[in-house]
Amino acid sequence: MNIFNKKYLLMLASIFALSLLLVACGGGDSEGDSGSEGSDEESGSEEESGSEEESDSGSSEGSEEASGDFESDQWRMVTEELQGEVQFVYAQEFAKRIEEKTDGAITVEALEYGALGSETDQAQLLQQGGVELAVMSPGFTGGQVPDGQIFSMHYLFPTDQDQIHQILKDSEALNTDLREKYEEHSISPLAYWSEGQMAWTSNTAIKSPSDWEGLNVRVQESPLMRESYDAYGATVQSLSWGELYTALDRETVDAQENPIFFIESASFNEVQDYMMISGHNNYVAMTTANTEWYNGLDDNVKAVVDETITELQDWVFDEQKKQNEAGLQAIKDEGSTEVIEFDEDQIAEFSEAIQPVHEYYREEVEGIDPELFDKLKSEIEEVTGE
Ligand code: 6CS
Repeated sequence: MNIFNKKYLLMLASIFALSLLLVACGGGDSEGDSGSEGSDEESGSEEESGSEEESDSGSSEGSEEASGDFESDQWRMVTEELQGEVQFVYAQEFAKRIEEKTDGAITVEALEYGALGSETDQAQLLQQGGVELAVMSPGFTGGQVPDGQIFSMHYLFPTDQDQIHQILKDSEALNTDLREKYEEHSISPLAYWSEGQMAWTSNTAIKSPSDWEGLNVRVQESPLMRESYDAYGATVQSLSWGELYTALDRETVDAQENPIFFIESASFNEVQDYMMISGHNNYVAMTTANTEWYNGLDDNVKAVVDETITELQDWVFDEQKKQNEAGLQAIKDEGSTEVIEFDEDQIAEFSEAIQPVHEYYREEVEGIDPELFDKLKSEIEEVTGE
């Protein structure tokens, strides 16, 4: 039995605890408690709305003491991954740097997947101000922020990781236009970054689009994911990743997509015979803050947050690369999963099959901004030179 299954049991217990927490949070009152335990006053959002004079920048109790230029405070950053995985080590590094830069006045607790529920629970908590910060995958809020579905489009971004890194850092369509769309839902994406190229895993070899016919693939919540797999003839099922190992093992789901480090870390390769390095997409994560909390931060605190986030973009690029290389080697060494790497012709065939979905997204998907899509496409073309 892999460690993940033990973690899964813990996660179920945590989801139950989270339901109680969400109820305590006031069921959707985003102006309320923005922070850690015992915080029923001094939220950033109250400060923003002017309902609480001289509120501190954050959320937790006992923030009167100052250390250097910074008021003492405690934040939480929730992630969708377990200890040692990219999102979690990112949160740990963020915490370390914030603590150093504020001479220990501000501490950040990094929380792993399951500590506060599933990915959608976590997104909801951030929106309500129940946590200050979250590493979030856009795939879990595609229903609320339709433009965020741009990240689930196959064969839109290049396969070259350096180019993706540059696009995610510099794109105005993402860092300004898309950020505004998320902020309407109290989510401020402070940075977008890649966790690496995604691969497909399945118990049948997928070498051309028609090989998908009749397969049921696990996806996140984004409705566009359904359209994408539909174009290949597959059906989809939305699940939290915590349920995925069992679903693959019992064959209630046939296939899934994830970055390679995660496939190995969650042991999906144990229950899948093939892994296709397909170039169909990279896995984008967002560092997010509750918008009202972030806007209410003192200028010096906000500057430290922004600086740290910028530094971590290069840091996490190296971290994901290291973890993905190690994950690929481990899957190859383990030997039970055949690795199939697509050549240029296969990529061209899949890319052609998915073009109608790109058009469908631009023309038909309700609530999306076609100009944002066009802008991102031309920014991508500028970087790739194609
Ligand atoms: O497949 C998922 O849902 C999970 N995959 C990754 C790489 N991170 C967290 C996410 O929830």
